[in-house]
Amino acid sequence: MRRHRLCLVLFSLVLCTSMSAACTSDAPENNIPVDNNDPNNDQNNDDNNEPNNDGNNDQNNDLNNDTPDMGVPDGDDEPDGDDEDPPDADMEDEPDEPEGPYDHLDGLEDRDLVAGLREMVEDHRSLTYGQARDAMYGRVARIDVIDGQIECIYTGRKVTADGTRTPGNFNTEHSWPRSEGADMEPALSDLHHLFPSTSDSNEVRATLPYGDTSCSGSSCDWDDGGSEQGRRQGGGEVFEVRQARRGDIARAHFYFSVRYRLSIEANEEQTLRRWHAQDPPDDLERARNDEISRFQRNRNPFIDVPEFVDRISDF
Ligand SMILES: [Ca+2]
Repeated sequence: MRRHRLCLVLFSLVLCTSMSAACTSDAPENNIPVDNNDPNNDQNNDDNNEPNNDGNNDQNNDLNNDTPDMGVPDGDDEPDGDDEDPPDADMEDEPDEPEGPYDHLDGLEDRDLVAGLREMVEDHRSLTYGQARDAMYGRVARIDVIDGQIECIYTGRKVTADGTRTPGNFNTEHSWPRSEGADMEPALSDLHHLFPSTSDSNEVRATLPYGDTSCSGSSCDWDDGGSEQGRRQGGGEVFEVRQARRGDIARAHFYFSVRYRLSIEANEEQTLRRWHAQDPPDDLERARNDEISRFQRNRNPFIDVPEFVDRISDF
């Protein structure tokens, strides 16, 4: 058996040697791409297609021909690193969290906070007084028209908007009195302190400071819809704003004080701080702030961040 098997092996060897071409063609190595049999050839061939092999001529070739060696990295390609900047920039943009508009004021108080807020609100886009009233009551822009109605800041009375600047018996209240710093532009037409009011309540308030009256309802010199005019405890005449809108008035005053560098008298400020706490911003007030910012490109920060009031000890 052994001799027989050995003969068979020898026979196979002889047969295979005589047919070497057929034997090697079946070898698995022949599946490897031809290029790899001679790795230097292609590079040399590519280079040989060019007039010279030095870098300078590569550059000339790139400049003069429309078929540069795209896939071959060389020193000349390095300046193309500029092309990689945009993806890098994008990568840097992506992780950036959106910065809140007031983030840079974190930790600031009193004068520093006032200065930071003033920087944000001053230099707003000033409207004319006519434009301001059109923005409030106009047919197109309607900051203060809700469901076709305009509501008095003081009395809560309503009138149907008619597109005029003095709808019904309404006119425009300067909550910071004109004679005390709001008679010139841009303060005159600054929407953040303008409110619709009945002409009656507007006249009664006149230039009175805001404050809590010692009277109540009909015992006051005047009252309508929860607002009152009378004497404050142990003091002079004041105008008390109804519960639902007293915070709006307080925040308008804080804004005006910061924006126009005007101080608020101590008694009045004390009242306004209380009103601010009693009537925090609601959706309507925030929506009004949004609307106003569309027109004059600044916001009332005390509506956005009510806590700012507590970080300012004296307006
Ligand atoms: Ca309110």
